Amino acid sequence: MKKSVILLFCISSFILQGYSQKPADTKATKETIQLYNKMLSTVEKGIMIGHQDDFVYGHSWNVKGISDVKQTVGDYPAVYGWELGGLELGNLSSLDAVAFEDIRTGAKWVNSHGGINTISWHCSNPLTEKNAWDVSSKLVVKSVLPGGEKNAVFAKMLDHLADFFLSLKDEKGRFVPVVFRPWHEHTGSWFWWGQNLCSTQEYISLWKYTVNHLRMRGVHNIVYAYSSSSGFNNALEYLERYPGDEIVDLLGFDEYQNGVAGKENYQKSITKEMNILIPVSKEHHKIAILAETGLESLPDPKWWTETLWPAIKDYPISYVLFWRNAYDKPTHFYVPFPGQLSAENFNEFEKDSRTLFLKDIK
Ligand code: BMA
Repeated sequence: MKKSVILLFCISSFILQGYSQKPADTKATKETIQLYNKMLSTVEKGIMIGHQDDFVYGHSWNVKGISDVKQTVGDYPAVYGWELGGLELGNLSSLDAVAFEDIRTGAKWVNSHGGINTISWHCSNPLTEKNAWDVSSKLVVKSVLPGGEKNAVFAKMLDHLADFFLSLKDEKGRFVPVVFRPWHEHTGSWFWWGQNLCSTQEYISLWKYTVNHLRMRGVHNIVYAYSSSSGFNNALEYLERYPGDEIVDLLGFDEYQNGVAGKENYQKSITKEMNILIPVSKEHHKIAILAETGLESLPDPKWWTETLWPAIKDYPISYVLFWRNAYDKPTHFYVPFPGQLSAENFNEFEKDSRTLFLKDIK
């Protein structure tokens, strides 16, 4: 009797918590709310596994339709990362040479197969006209905000983005909902929007201006993700430049392992940061994620079950995204391909009932 009362309490508080949590955008489309609820509810089953640019290219191949994940474990990832860098300039392909048309088609395929799309944006520098990594000026963020000399240029960039989001429609004409993760790794200083490149107020204004512009253009098919770099020590540091609950839906961070020797640091750092992230996300009623991670070249044959999984498995995060497998840089890959040193172990990882691939979330 007692046990069943407790169980009932747990289930109902989960349901209540679940249903009281909604996307920040009060005009979010029905499909966006469904995507949000899916990301919330799958936490009970396990952690969704994601891969950047999964089926548009991979390790040593560059034809559409293959997937290193599928080739290795027989199933596709549950989550797909896409990159929009270059779209703001009116280019036809991303900075990683993927045609935006293929990203559009890919995102629709993912959506119709029950997967989740998450979009990053290495936006080029509007002031210097160089790339996102150009940190030669501390005036870039200021220059794109209202009153700044590049405000009109930046507004046009956002229009390109709005056009893209509004062009994501399924076969019934409904907007395809996506996660959008702009202005990421901002606690580091390697992008023009980074910690030492702008003030807290400027960074927050950059977020607000971006989201308001997209909403003004009628974009309501987005769930927004805030992801800092690794290395924060407490909630205050993590939230120092948080743009606010009325904007953000997902909270996460990006964290990479540095070579085989970096195992201990990686695990310790993930533990420390998850112990900060999870209470913060509960307090703010947001969904926690590991926004980007990986060990480049996977030189550790048991990395999946002995490093990554023990570090994250006990935390209620919705998904983890592994970075891209470049076709033109043989050592730049983050998931195995058949024959790769950690491929067998990746299969073992996939068999764990709590690692969720595409078939697991249908
Ligand atoms: C980096 C690398 C680059 C890539 C960029 C944007 O981490 O993978 O090769 O251009 O992300 O996707």
